[in-house]
Amino acid sequence: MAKDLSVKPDTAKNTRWDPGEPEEDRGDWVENTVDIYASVDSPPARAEKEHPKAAATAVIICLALLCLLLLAVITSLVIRHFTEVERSKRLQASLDNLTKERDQLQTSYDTVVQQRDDLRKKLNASLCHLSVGSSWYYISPEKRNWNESRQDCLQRQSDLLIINSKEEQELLIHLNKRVWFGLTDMEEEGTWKWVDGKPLNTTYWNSEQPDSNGIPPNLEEDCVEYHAGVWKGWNDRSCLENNSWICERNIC
Ligand SMILES: [Ca+2]
Ligand SMILES: [Ca+2]
Ligand SMILES: [Ca+2]
Repeated sequence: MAKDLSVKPDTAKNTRWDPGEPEEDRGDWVENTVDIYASVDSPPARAEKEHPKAAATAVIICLALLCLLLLAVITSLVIRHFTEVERSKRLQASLDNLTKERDQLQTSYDTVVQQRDDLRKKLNASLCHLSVGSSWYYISPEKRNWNESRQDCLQRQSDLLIINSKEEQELLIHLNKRVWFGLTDMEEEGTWKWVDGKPLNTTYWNSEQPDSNGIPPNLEEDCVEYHAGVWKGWNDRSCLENNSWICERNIC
């Protein structure tokens, strides 16, 4: 049970309160336990009275700092948001421009393709009205024998050239190249036929040709070439010799 220090001690009970005196010198003093309570007027009590104010100030400062930190975070997030929005707008604008350019290029491409097709049609139409222009020609960059040359032409949906106009003979002169064309007497010596089976009428043989006088061992000369250079005419030659060749395909 606690007692108030303000109550005077009962001397009859020899109550002692001297913490500085050794325990062995206490004499006949009677031990008495006293609980001490801080008075509201004591110095420690005043210090405790001031603590709530300091604590409140510290709490306010902490809250202010937290508010500032929160405000900084929110401001940073807002700035970042608007930056991302602006970036998104710029990207969308770039995408729109690229899409527009793509559409313009597609339109230009379609126009060019249409113009190309129109020109091709006009070219084919104009060629069909020319006796020499009614055919498509292919001149090989490589050399093969006559039969192999004809096979290549057949694979191109054409055949070796049939010279049935003066213009086609002039084409060979202008070409100025030794080439096989579609004339042969391999079925019957001396009977020349075009590859379409038609007989030979107009000829442009070189002088002393055809002579069927090949280089051994290919003495037989049953195929015909255009001989460029000073000859500028036809020459019968062994079908086994390698030559360039010219294909013809009727496009009308
Ligand atoms: Ca022809
Ligand atoms: Ca012959
Ligand atoms: Ca010859």
